[in-house]
Amino acid sequence: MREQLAKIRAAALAAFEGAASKVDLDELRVRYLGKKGELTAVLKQMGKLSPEERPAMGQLANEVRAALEEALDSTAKNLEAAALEAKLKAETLDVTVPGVPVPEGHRHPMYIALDEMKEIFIGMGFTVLDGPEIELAQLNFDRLNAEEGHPSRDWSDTFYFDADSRVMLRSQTSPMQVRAMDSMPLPIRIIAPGRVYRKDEVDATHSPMFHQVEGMVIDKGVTMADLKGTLNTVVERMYGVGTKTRFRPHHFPFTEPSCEVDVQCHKCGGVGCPTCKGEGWIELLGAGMIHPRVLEMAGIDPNEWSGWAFGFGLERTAMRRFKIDDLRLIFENDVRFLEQF
Ligand code: 2NM
Repeated sequence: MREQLAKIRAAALAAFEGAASKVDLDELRVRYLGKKGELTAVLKQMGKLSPEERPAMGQLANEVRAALEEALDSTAKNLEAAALEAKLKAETLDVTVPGVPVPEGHRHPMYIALDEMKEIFIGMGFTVLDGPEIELAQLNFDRLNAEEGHPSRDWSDTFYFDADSRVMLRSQTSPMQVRAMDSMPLPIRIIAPGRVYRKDEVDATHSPMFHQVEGMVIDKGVTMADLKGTLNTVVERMYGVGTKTRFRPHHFPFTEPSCEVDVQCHKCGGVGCPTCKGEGWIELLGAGMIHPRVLEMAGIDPNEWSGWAFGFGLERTAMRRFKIDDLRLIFENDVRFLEQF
């Protein structure tokens, strides 16, 4: 039995040393120290020994067990340390290796133009408003002095949701001006950028959805001179100091008097070329003094208050700013186009 114990001890210690992983080591623990293990099997034979031999053999068996347990523990610790070492080595980060470039996007050219425009107006004390694209015809038309029968209310021009022509996709952002008149304290200085919808076929200058930036000022003693001064300043900030404008009489139902504002052609400087169709001028925006009826419908006394309003087409503004010649490029989202800005 003494020999048997010595053999187990030697074999087990050698086996532990050769273990490559903690899983291997667990198997060996079971094999030597488990309930059906080799050492246990020897201990079960103790009963066959004479009472004189038993204490010495018992002590030896305990020594072997203790030696094996200690060897198991220290081998386990070594394996753990080795595994950690290997893991750290495998996960080493070489900070000198060049990184993988992450392509960075940027704002769409139209939103670059919009953000510039917002900055200009915010700097002049305007507040930027946002509002619903699904509107009541009441706010989009009636409250803007475009009564029943006005051509822009026709089904061939406007996207309605209902047979009674009461709910629609807004055809301008001016319903936001009406909401502002209804809810904000006077005086008011606002701009309302956003999407608008009209039944137009797509071509180089038209799209059934486009963006407008409309704006409005209502205060005491506001005149057409304020309109001209403010819009000229905005145009010079957008297109450069010295950029010339031209104010032409026009008609809108919500303003009286009304005008259209042209900017001198950037290509030919006003002489006339294909870009401006020989005119020397390019149409930029519509504007005018808010019609007294529009103020009255909002409960604002036109004898006490006056105001002016305007509307830009944002795509057109961006096209001039970035020299883009086809509206469709703005919406196609071709990265080869967008990357250029
Ligand atoms: C334009 C041109 C002229 C306009 C008028 C108003 C309101 F609500 F104050 F009456 N909002 N926007 C206006 C005036 C819009 O767009 C070409």
